[in-house]
Amino acid sequence: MRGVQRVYLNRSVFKNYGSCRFFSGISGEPNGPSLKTSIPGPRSKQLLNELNEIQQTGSVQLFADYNKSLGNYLVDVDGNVLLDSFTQISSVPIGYNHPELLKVFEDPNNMKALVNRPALGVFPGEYWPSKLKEVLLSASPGLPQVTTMMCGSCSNENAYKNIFMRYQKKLRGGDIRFTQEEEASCMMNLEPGSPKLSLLCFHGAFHGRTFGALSTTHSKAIHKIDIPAFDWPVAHFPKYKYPLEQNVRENQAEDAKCLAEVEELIEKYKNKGIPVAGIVVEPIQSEGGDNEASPEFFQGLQDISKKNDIALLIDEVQTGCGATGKMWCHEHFNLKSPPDVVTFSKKMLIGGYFHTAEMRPDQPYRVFNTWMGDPGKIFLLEAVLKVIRQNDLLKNVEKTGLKLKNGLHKLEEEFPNLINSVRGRGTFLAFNATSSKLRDDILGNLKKRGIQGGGCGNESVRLRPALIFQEKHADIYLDSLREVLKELK
Ligand code: PSZ
Repeated sequence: MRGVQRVYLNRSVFKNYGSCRFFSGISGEPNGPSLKTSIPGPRSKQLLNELNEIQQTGSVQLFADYNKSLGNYLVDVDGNVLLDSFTQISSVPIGYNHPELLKVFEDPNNMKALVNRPALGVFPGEYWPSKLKEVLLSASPGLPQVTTMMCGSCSNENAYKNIFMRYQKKLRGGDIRFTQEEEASCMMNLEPGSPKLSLLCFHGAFHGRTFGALSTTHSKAIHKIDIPAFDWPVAHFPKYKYPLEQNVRENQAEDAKCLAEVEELIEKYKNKGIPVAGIVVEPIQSEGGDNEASPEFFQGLQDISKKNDIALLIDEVQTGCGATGKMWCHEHFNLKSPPDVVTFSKKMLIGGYFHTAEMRPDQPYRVFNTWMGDPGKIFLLEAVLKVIRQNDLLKNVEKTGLKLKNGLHKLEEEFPNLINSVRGRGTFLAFNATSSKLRDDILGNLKKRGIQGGGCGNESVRLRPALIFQEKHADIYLDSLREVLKELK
């Protein structure tokens, strides 16, 4: 294992390229958005009625035509062509119907891995160890181990278990045996087998909707109401004043206040008999409103976790896979060492987490489920990472992101009564409207101009384009937003 650790500990793969040819776009992509009907159009409405007979459909915006969608453009069943700045809640890495992705299952071996979906924890295919190493670990942020899972929630949920197991093993002085009392009591959900432990998380956080993950989610009440939850500590995530350059001192004080609260809560929960086994945090709080925090804040969190000998989990489910201009957003933070756990899903296509060797359970079946991911997704991810490297898409993100952010800054100067607080990294950007209603109107009117956007928090608009979003797409987005803001002035 040490060998594996050494081989993959350097974060070279996404840093040392740069000689690749610059990305020139997706051939055949539409030149711009075009609308035939209002959205949802008649065919979408018909399908919505049909679906509504059997499901709650309040969240459905439109039905898409995934045959016709291409690159940065999402085409709906009424023939409307939308420039997609939201990408299935930040989950389409290199656009729709990318030719390299369509090719993946032309390979009969890949097709058979898709058709014969294994229970990966028991009967993995011959290809599995090399795919994990060559695909997933090649993108690891310096962590030597990887566990695959089905989705973001399920990745966090299982990573939390690794954190608790590590904590208990430490209490046992490294002994990997359990007592009879532990074995009997856990079967009744009682101590000491089911210990009282906690994870520290943040107000505004989103880590998923499964039970453990939901206890660490604090973005909106509607996600949590009626569901039993753990008594776990919740600290305040920094809330910065914008523009950042003009509020350096206030924002530093905000970091210090939030870090002090983290330390107080760790102490408080220790005294309460529910000690904190780990800290769980997003590098940019996404669903909660695109709240960002400084590298110093995250360095401080890592120092606190090391000081208390607890784990630091960075949830990169939404921020991971390049959208901030680095493969992993926390690479912007200059941490002294990699976090103990980094979870991923969305643009990575397969869910899972990278972790230290220390986080690895000693016994089998402690972190396990039937599928444990899906090999089909790792074949797609292999193609995605190849395209990112060959087309230098992180550079593309940086370039497009700069154009978008500068454009948004200009718009907040032009329309200070409507929007403010432009923020983010790469193309992972957001701004605030001055009210929730205005935010919703901005998104609604953007859609009338053929831009699929997304909101987050109470009054934020977020940008989550694919990594292939270019300056020409940024121009369309910014021009449309300017027109919308003029209409709403
Ligand atoms: O409403 C929802 O359930 C949504 S909307 C966007 C998400 C969930 N994001 C998922 C997410 C995330 O952004 C972070 C930072 N961590 C975990 C998750 C959960 O991922 P999934 O949805 O795959 O379970």
